[in-house]
Amino acid sequence: MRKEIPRREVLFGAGALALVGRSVLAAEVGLPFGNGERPLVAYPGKRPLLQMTARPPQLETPFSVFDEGVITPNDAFFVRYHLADIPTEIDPDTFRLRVQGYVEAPVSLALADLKAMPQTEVVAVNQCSGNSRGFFEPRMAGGQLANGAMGCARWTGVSLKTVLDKAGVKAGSVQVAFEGLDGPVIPETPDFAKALNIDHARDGEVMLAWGMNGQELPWLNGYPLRLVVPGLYGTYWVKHLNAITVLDKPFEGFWMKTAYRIPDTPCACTEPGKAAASTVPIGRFNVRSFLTNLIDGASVKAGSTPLRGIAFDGGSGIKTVEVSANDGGTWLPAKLGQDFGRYAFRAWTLDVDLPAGSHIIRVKATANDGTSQPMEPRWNPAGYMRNVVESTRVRAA
Ligand SMILES: Nc1nc2c(c(=O)[nH]1)N[C@H]1C(S)=C(S)[C@@H](COP(=O)(O)O)O[C@H]1N2
Ligand SMILES: [Mo]
Repeated sequence: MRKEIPRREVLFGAGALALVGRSVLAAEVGLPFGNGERPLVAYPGKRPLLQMTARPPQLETPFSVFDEGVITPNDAFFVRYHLADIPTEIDPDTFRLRVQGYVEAPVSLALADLKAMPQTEVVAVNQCSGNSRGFFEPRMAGGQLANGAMGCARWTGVSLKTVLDKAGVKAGSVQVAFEGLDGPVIPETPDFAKALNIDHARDGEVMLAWGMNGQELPWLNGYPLRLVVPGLYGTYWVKHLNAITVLDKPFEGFWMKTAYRIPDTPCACTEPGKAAASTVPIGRFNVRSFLTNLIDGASVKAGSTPLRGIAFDGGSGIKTVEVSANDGGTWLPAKLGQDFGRYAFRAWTLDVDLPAGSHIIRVKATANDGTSQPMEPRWNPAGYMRNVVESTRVRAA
């Protein structure tokens, strides 16, 4: 039986069907940077989210969701697409994943074939490279995101290694490329495809997921199958995945060779406003932490104030979270919450004393690999990998 994205309203764009049924709420949210007004729009399978673009749908999670727990609900999970031609109809019975290229025997696998293989699970954060881009100064081109282009889910599927072994990777393979069902509206636009090195692809952790938080993948998060690359930026997490190609030379596609690259410097940064001398493909998340129960500009009752939030990194796990109630003058260790694994959000809590007056609260995480967050933002031309120690201004009275 064919499955369609439910539509309440069909929009026609220039030349092509612009797909998705959605309902626009009267409400609008103002993100704290210039041109930060975002309509709240409810797409199929989603609660009202902050709409950055409609075609393709690009939706940000309202930040308050991160205060509700370390698992981001499916209907609140952010949505990112590059190309306007996203699939609107998929038949789960005839859907096939092709595994091809430099393999002993190409295979075409049905969802049922994949689900019959040994199942794996991981709790992992998916974060867009450009999460928080809107806060950079000077500003740069690209989606002007606040902090809602991230989420943490329990992903269920089969390890990529198991699937590659079915086809038999040939000796001398160097990379594996991944493509989904979406495509460009005009042929001049490069199709979205990403690649991983062969050893990474076969590490047993990279996963083909059909399940998210115990349910099938939401349509807009890649139904019926997506790549999950724990610890790496979302750009590698190819949605609606239907083709895996093993390569005996490095993949040369636009989305690896030209886009999603960071300065090849230890900080992955440049002098603000300056281009990088050389670049490399973006890789793992750097370490980040957030205060989730108080927003910037909040008022609280003077005295003991409970603070809570989340932290994560690219897979070494969170070692400590420290909180400063005096803009970085002194720091107090927070208590870490339940450990859902080294790729998950880690909750933290701490009570701080806030006497009457104005305070700047700062939160800083240190990962098990020893890395921590910078006190000043690290700028780069694409606005990727922001991980400055966050500041939240609070008034106690
Ligand atoms: N097929 C396909 N997969 C894709 C993309 C895309 O444009 N097409 N965008 C990638 C990017 S840049 C991100 S950040 C993640 C976002 O995942 P989500 O939409 O499920 O939150 O999907 C990735 N996978
Ligand atoms: Mo992204």
